[in-house]
Amino acid sequence: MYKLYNVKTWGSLAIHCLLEEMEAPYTNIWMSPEQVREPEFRSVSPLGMIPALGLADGRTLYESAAIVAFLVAAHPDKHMSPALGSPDYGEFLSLLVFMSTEIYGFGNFAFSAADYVDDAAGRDMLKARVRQRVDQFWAMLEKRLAASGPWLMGREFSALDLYAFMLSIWGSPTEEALHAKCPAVAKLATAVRARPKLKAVLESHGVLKPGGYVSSDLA
Ligand SMILES: N[C@@H](CCC(=O)N[C@@H](CS)C(=O)NCC(=O)O)C(=O)O
Repeated sequence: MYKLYNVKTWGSLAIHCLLEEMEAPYTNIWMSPEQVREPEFRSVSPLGMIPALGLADGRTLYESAAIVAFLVAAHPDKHMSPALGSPDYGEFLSLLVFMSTEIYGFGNFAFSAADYVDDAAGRDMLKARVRQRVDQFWAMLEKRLAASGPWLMGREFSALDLYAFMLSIWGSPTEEALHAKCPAVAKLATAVRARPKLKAVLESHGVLKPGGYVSSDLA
């Protein structure tokens, strides 16, 4: 039985969706942002970040891409990735790590610009530059989806689509603005929202419809 440390609309959303799609047994632990920021949470997640996934043996995994790569490998019968070790799986990992480091990780600089730049004008510039770059990363995904979608691995739905969906709800300045720029991404988001196994989980995060995510920008 897994333990999912979960905050509504945060980075645990993709893992929550993946556990539901795989029908994997898990205990859901809703947390508030304040609880995540308590020093005690660092004994669960060393960087004090969500997502974190508790394992049956008491260990905890962190880093969203690692958790996705672990879950699809631990439950290959659920077919949430290409066959492990195949060239397609290699491509799956490239896309997963690209999304987690560049769109998510790099995009976090705009979210927490105040940690890096003291003056307001400098912060605005940092946020604008980061968002420009993240837009280029979205354009890469859009191109791929338009050429060989509807899913990131082509005709096969996979955990990557849940991950991309999560990132898309954080679209800047809004999810709708991202959809307007990237119609194939919008199509993917609509198709994820239509998946029967995800209705309840998306409702629980308040994102069954576009626009449910409200940024609590720290910058
Ligand atoms: N590299 C990490 C990034 C995780 C991350 O940035 N999580 C955010 C929420 S989406 C967080 O927990 N922030 C802590 C805070 O805001 O105090 C991953 O991919 O899991």
